[in-house]
Amino acid sequence: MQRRTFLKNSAAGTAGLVSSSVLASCGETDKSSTTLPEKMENIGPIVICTWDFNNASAKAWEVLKSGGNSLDAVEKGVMVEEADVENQTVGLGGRPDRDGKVTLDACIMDKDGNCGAVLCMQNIAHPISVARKVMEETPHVMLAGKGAEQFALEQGFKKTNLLTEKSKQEWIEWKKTSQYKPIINIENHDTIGMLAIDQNGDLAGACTTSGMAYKLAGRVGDSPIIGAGLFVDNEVGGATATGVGEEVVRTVGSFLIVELMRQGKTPQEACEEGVKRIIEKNKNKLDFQIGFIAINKKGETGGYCIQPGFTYRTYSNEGHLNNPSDSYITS
Ligand code: SD4
Repeated sequence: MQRRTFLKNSAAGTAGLVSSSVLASCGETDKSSTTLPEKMENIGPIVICTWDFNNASAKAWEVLKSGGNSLDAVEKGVMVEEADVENQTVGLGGRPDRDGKVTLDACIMDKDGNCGAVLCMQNIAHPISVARKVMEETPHVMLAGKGAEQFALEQGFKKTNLLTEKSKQEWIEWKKTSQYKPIINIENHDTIGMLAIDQNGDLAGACTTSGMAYKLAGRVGDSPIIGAGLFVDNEVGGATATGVGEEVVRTVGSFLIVELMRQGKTPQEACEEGVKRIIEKNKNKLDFQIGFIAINKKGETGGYCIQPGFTYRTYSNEGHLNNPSDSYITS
């Protein structure tokens, strides 16, 4: 009901209705004119993202509320974290690999199943926007390494040093022992995966990260892999992941969750099953974190993780919430 009131009152809602009636008065048939209001009534715009990314979800909501589409919303939303030097798991200020190089992974997917990704790309602050360019301007889905950087520069992106003094000093300190033992929920935490439904009921998703801190040079995780770190099917819903990417890739986690929703599971049940598949493969060493979030076409959301401590944001007309996720391990 609240969403319905919002849509009736918002400029976005009005714009959708006006365009239908304008088309009708022109004698044109608009396929959406009969279905759109009902869809809008049932769903309404909504955004969900991993972790407590208040500013990023607020940015995406701003785009949705003003009538923008879900693809613009997720791109603009995650860009907030890419630009935030305090977030050392995404974009500018991200922690480097073992050789001191910041390498970024990102992917984006739209309502039509189009997708784009960049893998292990250096020197460009907004990998999500480069991923979108890959999707929109090339016949490819993924560009990696130097090729991705070259493409970004050709598209007008600026070369930027991504290694901040803080991340550099931490890396220098890390090199003293060079032990690769990520601390759960602290190191390698804060990758942003975001899913949105716009006023037309259409879904899109984005995921962006600097990956696991102090990884081997060339390592790529789940975040830029369509089906692993992110998957969207406009008929069903979307899912995205955070945590140790290798485990998410092994189970093609986000695709699995969307397929489980297609078979009738709620987003919550699907996320729980996604985590369960990973647990089954790692019974003797559950010393890592994975968190999944999901949304279905009804705008229902869910989240689940292995270790306590994961939260996810939802922003809709029903409020701006930081939701603590249930976890497989409870203490
Ligand atoms: C990766 N999944 O590269 C990412 C890391 C992550 O919060 O999610 N950090 O494996």
